[in-house]
Amino acid sequence: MISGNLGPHTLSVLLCQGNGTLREPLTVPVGRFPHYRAFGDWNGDGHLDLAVVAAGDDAVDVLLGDGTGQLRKVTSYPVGTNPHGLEAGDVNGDGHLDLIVSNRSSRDLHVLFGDGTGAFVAAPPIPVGQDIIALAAADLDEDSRLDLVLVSATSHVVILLRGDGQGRFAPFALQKAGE
Ligand SMILES: [Ca+2]
Ligand SMILES: [Ca+2]
Ligand SMILES: [Ca+2]
Repeated sequence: MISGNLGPHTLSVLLCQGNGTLREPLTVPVGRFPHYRAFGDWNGDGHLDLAVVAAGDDAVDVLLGDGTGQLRKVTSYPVGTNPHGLEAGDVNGDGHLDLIVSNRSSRDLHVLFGDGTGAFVAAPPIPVGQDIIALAAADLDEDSRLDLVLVSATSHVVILLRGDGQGRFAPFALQKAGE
């Protein structure tokens, strides 16, 4: 169980013990206003790792887990302004998990390509032109390449972006959502 504490800028990890009770929480410092989270094994060691949007720093913090519930923050990657969504998935098909961040104020996406060691390489931002408040990744057209679903806050549209399997995305549908 992982919770983001907005005040002290830490994450708390609550571990379930064998008898169903919770151990004392472990805390790890992260950037300001930790918000959206994504899980995956970034470095392929079999232990679950974490990425968290530090909304107050316009950054994504990457933490590596050691399998006992301990998390170690290794890097902070700058993204766009007011990041408001985070997903993990392999968008370029190299077998390593990548991170996709949607930025509400700069109206764009950032893709961070994982190299399988826990490090990520940022691609140039992808302009979206909408203030995105929600992001999901799924293969919508069943071509085995991850696509994206974005939700805009003020224009009430759902934007579907088709992934090309190389980490690039192009719009292929815009749907008016309920207001
Ligand atoms: Ca790991
Ligand atoms: Ca990848
Ligand atoms: Ca697809």
